[in-house]
Amino acid sequence: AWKKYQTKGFSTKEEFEKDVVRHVETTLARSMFNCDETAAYAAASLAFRDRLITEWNRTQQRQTFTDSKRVYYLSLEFLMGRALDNAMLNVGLKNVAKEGMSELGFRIEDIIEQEHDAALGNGGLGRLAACFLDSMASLNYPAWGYGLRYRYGIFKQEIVDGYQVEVPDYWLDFNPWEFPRHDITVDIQFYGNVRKYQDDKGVQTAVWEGGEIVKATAFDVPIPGYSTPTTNNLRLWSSKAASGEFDFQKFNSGDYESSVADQQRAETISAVLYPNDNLERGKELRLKQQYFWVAASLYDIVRRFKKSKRAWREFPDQVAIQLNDTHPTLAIVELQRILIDLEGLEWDEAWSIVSQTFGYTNHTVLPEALEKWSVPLFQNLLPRHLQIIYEINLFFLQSVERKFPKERELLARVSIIEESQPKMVRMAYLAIVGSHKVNGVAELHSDLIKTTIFKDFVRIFGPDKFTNVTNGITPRRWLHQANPRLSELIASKTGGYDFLKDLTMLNKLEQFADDKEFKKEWQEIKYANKVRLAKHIKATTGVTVNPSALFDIQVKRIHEYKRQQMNIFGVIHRYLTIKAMSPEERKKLAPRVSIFGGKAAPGYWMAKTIIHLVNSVGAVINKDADVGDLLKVIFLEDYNVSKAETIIPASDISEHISTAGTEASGTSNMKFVLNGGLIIGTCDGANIEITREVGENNIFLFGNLSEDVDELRHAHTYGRHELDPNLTKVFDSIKSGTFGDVNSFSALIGAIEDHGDYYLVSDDFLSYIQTQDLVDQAYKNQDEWVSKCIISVARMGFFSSDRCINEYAESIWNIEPLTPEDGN
Ligand code: 26Q
Repeated sequence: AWKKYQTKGFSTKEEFEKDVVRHVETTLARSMFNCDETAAYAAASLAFRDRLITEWNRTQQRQTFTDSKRVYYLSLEFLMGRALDNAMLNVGLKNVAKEGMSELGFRIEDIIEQEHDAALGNGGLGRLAACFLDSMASLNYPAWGYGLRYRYGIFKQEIVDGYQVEVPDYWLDFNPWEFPRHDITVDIQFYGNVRKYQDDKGVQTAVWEGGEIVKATAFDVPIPGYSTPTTNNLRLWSSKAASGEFDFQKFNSGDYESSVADQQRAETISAVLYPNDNLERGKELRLKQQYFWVAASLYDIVRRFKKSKRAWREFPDQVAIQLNDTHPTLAIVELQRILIDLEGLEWDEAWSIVSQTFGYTNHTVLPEALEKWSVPLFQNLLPRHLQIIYEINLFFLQSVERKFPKERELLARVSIIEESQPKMVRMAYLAIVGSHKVNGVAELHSDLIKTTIFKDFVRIFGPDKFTNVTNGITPRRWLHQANPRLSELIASKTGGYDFLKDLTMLNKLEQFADDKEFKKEWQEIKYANKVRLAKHIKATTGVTVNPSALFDIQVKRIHEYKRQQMNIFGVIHRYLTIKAMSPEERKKLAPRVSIFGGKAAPGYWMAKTIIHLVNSVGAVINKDADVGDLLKVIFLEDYNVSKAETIIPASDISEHISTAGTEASGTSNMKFVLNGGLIIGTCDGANIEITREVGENNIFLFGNLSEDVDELRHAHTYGRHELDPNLTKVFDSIKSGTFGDVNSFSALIGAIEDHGDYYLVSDDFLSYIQTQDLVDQAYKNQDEWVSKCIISVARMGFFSSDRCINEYAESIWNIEPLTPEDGN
């Protein structure tokens, strides 16, 4: 219906071709005779970009004219991946483009491959933000994303001699998807001092002065919804020096070298994404990034609000701001500062506006990931903000004392300032105090935060402030785009592509779980996806894998809590078992390909050791003639969003095996099941809800439960710690040098043997390998296996990020969708 509002842009292949040729010849200033794939990608992207701009402008006008409430999603990470394929599918013109490109002599797949991933994120948190943008646009919510325009995204991973090597990811050489807004700039202040004075009426005012100024420039990225009239905006800020401003006064005029150095220092702020996932390191530049981005975004939001000429108390009726973890928590302090120091509001009125505006999403319970900043560092970089934090804390602690008069330890426990040496600002506590809702990202995780790290705050604010919104994924990218043949098959049985907008419609598939013809097509698609991955494996590693083997995949950031070490120990156990078998026994085995992928944070030595072990084990097993096709071990280099789109549809079983209680949700678990793979996993994060939806018979669960973890850890430290004998054999084989230099892996073994096995690898090992045996058994019965896969997909509707965004909109943001029918 909304199509009737569309006026501009191509809709036939002829019109598309004309646009492409025009862009090649004029925008790119090349001739069609030497148009290579790079130029064809550029021109096709520009053609689609033109189409997006019209809808984008119209969406923004609509949102402004109707003066509707907007949500602003603040995230330091947006792991967008490629944009062209997504734009083609969302505007519904991929087939037009495919035919057009073909007439111009190109295969659309090759053109899509030309695009460099926009990899402005580490892992789950960043990709979640990208899925949310897709859902918000696809559901017509008035929503903006705000982030940083890093010059370098997450590093490119190369594997050299089995070790990870990091290569910078310079991705901005040619990026048709961003629009520089040189007219939209904000001056951002750092350092300096606060001067307090009283005016004639005795009112205290604080002035933050001196220090240095850095300029923020906006770059806008259009976010098209799937088959909607909405194209939302992602605004990314880029830093540069504020030339000619007072920051140059401290240099002698004409001191060219130091002004260049100054320029570079300013540009450093948005230069590089910090490559740590779930680890906090307290670096000043990171805090600078946070304030730079938060201050620019709030200036923008406040400016937009002020144009409406409404009273300040209406701010929370017009604006919802969601904090993607604690990284943007300074936004709370910055808005309070704007309201009291610049707009002259009373503290209480300002604070009521602030705390009604923000919502905070927690993504971790790992203590090493909880953000803390040293007070001296804060004092130096953001002196006025530190004062405001102290005031917020004072008023908060006073209210706690009134409510719980005799509990002195409680005050120390919940104070936003940790009384350590040096003192630290606890960002999660600040985020809780300054928000009206706090949510976890899966049921277990939301329960855990209420009973562990934020327990005291539940007593103070009451349970209603804390809620759960289970994560989701966008079916457009993670089914339709990644697995077009499966999407087509589903469409043929559910009555078209409506399931991409209402994923619960997948339940119509359940009636085909025993349909012979359907199952055959289903299997063929899976096989074709595996052939495609096998080709990629051959091309990138040189190893030949059999597409009929069971593909067992674990792809995610490398982290001890995610337990890739347990997976590779399990692989070694399998290898030792095969070696001990007779040829007859070997014939009964199901062939398996164990596939790993993922980046280690550059400073995370243990994670890098895990990568090294996987590669060393692969090098031995893959050339062992006794083993042959029965077992292959692959490490896929440089796992990223676009590689995920080929890897995930090719899995038979995928591993989600974190120590219970450590993985907040996980989202790749959802992607794998949605693509017709089963999973082996622990009772952790969203695995639990996946089990609830698909049924216990369709998932391989194993291991200790989260409520047992504390006790087991305690027993390791204070009791005898006897290792699982299967694991001991694995360690013996590593120690005997089977996989190369023994010393290389001693830390990995030592963590389990000598240092308390914090992640309970040994405790879960038997249960893990037994469950893997069950997987082998189940896979042998292909008929039943395929039925399990179909039933699982049919029951995955809940995990759409559309469901998730609707929950946020209703219970946290209080916003409504907006379409042309609602206004203009
Ligand atoms: C913090 C301070 C300084 C530098 C870096 C960081 C930092 C960066 C990234 C801390 C954490 C992250 C990323 C966390 C993350 O990806 N968490 C994952 O979020 C997913 C979406 O909710 C969940 O599914 C995963 O379970 C969770 O691990």
